[in-house]
Amino acid sequence: MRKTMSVLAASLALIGLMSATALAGTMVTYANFPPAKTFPCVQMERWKTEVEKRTGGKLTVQTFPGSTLLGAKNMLRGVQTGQADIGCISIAYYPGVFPLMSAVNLPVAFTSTEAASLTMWDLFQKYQPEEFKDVKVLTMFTSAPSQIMSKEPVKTLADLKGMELRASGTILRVLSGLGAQGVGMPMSETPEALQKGVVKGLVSSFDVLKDFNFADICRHETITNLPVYPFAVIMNKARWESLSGDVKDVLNDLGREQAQWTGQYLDAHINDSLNWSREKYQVEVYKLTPAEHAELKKLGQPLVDDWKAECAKAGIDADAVLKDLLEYQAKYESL
Ligand code: DTR
Repeated sequence: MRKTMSVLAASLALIGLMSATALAGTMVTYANFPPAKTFPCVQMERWKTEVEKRTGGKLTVQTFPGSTLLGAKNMLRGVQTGQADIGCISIAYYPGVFPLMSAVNLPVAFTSTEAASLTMWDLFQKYQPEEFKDVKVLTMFTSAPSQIMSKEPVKTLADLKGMELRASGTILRVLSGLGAQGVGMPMSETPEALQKGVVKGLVSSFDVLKDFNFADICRHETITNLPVYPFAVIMNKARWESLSGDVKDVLNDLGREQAQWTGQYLDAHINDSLNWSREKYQVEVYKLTPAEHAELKKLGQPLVDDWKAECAKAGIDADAVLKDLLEYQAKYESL
């Protein structure tokens, strides 16, 4: 009798659990590598809110900022193997893995993050590149143009000689052309490297002055307008396939809108971050001369050639991709 009772109790508990799950809908995990305050995580929370609202709670999202589920470098593999259902990857942290979409990291002088993010999204939609065939892409966006933030002033390019600066992707090459010592690492490892003095500054967009409080350590900022960094939000393919049609529609409809939202958020946040840094830490901002900008541009050319060679190996028509990229850029930057 007692046994029957406990089987009954267990069955009831199970039924209860199952209906609670049905009511709560499906839950997916979403991993991100930088801290919660930074823009890749701000956009993650916005996406979660929109998805839960638009699916009426059929899909709920549990977010993991700050490398609490997956870090910058195991993000791709972690999503492919299902350690997380969704993850945010920085394409520049995976050299050679995403040849087509790396085009967005070329020195084409984007001035707006919104334009860069929409350009990236359109490029992805047009080419549907093979390099993403193992995952479902939910949205894409970019960082803002990259600038130098350093402990010592970089008033002219000559000041860069021998300076250790954290960067990643194509920017490392530009730095070595300028005689600086580029040190490659993900953003999530940068606070420690700056603290320990392993690097004397970094090259990234100005959002990090406020979001990582780098303005405190790096009181000198130089406008270089180096490339933006492309990001992709990817989902485990099998997990995606398991979602119902109406939920998939909501996520698909959100892809471009989320790219634009993130671009707009970051464009506004860059100004906010710079003003905050000026007020709180009296940071100095330096502008380079037109001749120096021309030199930066010249140093960027071999990157384009290298990228074309990489594309050729992967069977990608780099000229066509670059032509489209420049066309989308011109369209979105003029809006
Ligand atoms: N500049 C890129 C991307 C980037 C810009 N801001 C943040 C904040 C958090 C993570 C990445 C980024 C980079 O340095 O990785």
